[in-house]
Amino acid sequence: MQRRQFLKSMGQGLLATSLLSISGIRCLAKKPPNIVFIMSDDHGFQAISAYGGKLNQTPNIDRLAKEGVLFEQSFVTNSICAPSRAVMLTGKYSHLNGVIDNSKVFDNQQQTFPNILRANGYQTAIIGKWHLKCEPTGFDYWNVLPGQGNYYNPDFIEMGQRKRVDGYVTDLITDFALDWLQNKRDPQKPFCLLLHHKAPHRNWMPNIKYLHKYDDVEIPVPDTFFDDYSTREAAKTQEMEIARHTFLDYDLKVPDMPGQQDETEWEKMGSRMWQSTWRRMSDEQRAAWQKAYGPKNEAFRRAKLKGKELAKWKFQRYIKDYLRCIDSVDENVGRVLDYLDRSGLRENTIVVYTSDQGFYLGEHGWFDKRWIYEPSLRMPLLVRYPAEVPSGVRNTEDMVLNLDFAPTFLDFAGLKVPEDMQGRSFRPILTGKTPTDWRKAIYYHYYEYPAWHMVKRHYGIRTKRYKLAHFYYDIDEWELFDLQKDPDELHNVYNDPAYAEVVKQLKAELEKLRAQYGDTNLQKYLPSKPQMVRHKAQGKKVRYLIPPDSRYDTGAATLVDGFAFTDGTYSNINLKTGWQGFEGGNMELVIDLGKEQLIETISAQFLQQIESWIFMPVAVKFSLSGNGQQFTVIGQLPNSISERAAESVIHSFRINGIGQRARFVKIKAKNRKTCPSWHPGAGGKAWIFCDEIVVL
Ligand SMILES: [Ca+2]
Ligand SMILES: [Ca+2]
Repeated sequence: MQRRQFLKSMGQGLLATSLLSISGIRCLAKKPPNIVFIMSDDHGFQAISAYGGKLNQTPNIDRLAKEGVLFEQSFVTNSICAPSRAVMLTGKYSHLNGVIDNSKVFDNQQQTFPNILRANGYQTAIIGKWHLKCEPTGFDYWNVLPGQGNYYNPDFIEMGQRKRVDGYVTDLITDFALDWLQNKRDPQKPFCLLLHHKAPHRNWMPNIKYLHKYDDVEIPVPDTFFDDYSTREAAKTQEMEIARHTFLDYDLKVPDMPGQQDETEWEKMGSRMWQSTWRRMSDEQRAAWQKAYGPKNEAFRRAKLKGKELAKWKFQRYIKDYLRCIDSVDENVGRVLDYLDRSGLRENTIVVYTSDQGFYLGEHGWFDKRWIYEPSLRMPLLVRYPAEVPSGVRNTEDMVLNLDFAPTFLDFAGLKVPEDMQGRSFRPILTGKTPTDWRKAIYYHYYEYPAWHMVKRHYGIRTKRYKLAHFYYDIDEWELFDLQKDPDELHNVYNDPAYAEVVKQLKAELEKLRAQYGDTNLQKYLPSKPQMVRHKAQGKKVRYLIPPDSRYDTGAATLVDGFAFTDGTYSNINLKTGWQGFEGGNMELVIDLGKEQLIETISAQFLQQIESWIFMPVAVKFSLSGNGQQFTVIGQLPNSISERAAESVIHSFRINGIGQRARFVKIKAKNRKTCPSWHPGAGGKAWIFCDEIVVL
């Protein structure tokens, strides 16, 4: 039978459907495509040779460009790690999926594309970085790094079991992924594998085999490296400059000399982080590092560089380590592509390479991301799917978002995209048929402030030619860039009368997008202020049996002043205000209520902030006394908050229904004393932080 006759005989109704029109008969018998979604962390497009970057060569990632589609206009909606991941999984903007910044815990009961694929016959797995502070859901198999993970001999959590694995993280993640592809899945089912690398995230620790790469080259600093930030107010107060805000030891691998003292708290933190990283390495690994960095560090110390020369040296050290990490990523992308070729999976497998956002490789003097400016807004995106997608296409026109990934994967799997997903499938674009009503502008919103790197909150719009952004909260500044005339975004022309009409149009378009995505209430996501609580211990006398550390002692009165933080995000926690911190030991104190009173409820509120080595107490004990001498224990509560899952949280230890009269209340909080083995500060002194003991 001829193909045409066969189609006719199939019934006219089907003929008109898009299913048939895509690739004819083959489509009917075709198995749903497999998906290998490779994502690295902080990989800027400038460091991919297929994007035209001159910094390095990435032959394996470039294969995807030769054999598939490369997107030049691919963007992130909120340029920071956990939020970008949550957007990709849900197809919803940050304010709807709940992860507006890195401190938020992802609600793993919500709708995600892996969940939907799994419910529809796909086998799903995630291997590598997860970073959403809850256990992965929607996966038949998961083996993820805790938090940010480590480069050398990292811990992995495999289906809930935590163990340390010897080796280099980028190699290990690929080993586990190939093992799953080869040995752990059911070959009868289509699969979706999320292979998510830690690299090249800070602190940029290369594998041993690449430690000497780029030794003999000098990488040119970007033209904007010595930017003075004129015309851009928010940029003047950031803390993400390579010259001023990298740690010499942790980031740049120049450890303190024996006997050398750190001067600031900031330097001490860098040293602690560096030492815990160094401790994880084996003797052999440390020897290789010593051989690579030792002589160069010696030369650096002898040179006693200052000013611009020092900044340039820091840039070289930073960018070379960053590129060395990418060499491992590229090599391991090659291993996956080779495996797909060898195993016959190549034809029917969609391979995606992307990064959770872009990154600054010295532009404006910076490392890190966060801004709506191009280097952090743009994400690399390459897609290969031989069965349906043409090869060697460079898409320079169509604006796609990380918001679109979930709908696109579902579309390729032949599934309906849920109405509440805000992204749109770019499958038609991949096959060369861009819908006429495809978006001409993208919407962006960044929230994490005040926090690391001090990039102010902002939202904005980018069209093909222009970018308009509004910085808000403790500032009220607008910025407009004409990308055609000013691709480096150095000249904010918001107040230039020549652009008045452009501003007016863009503002109207921006408001339309904010309404479309349901993101018009800025107040709702601002850091919360301390809440006022009225209670019986308010303003009463507190006597410490064990005093706090002098660095985090804002006075005992703060514990009973009636003000308490209720939202445990680091954007609203200034450790210097309102908290009492105890390092390595317990907290023990007595509150004198002045006279005997009936007590029904006592609660003591503590902070957990894993990144700052602050943990919940192991247990809190409450006692009462009439005379302040003999105390009767009324209860002891164990900690119920996960150390592994909750990186930043406030929790109250509370006893209700007491019904006793007493004048004195004693609280004892037991510190875990040292940081646990999986923590970057393993073995170092753990903190407990308390604020507001409420007596009702
Ligand atoms: Ca990232
Ligand atoms: Ca207080």
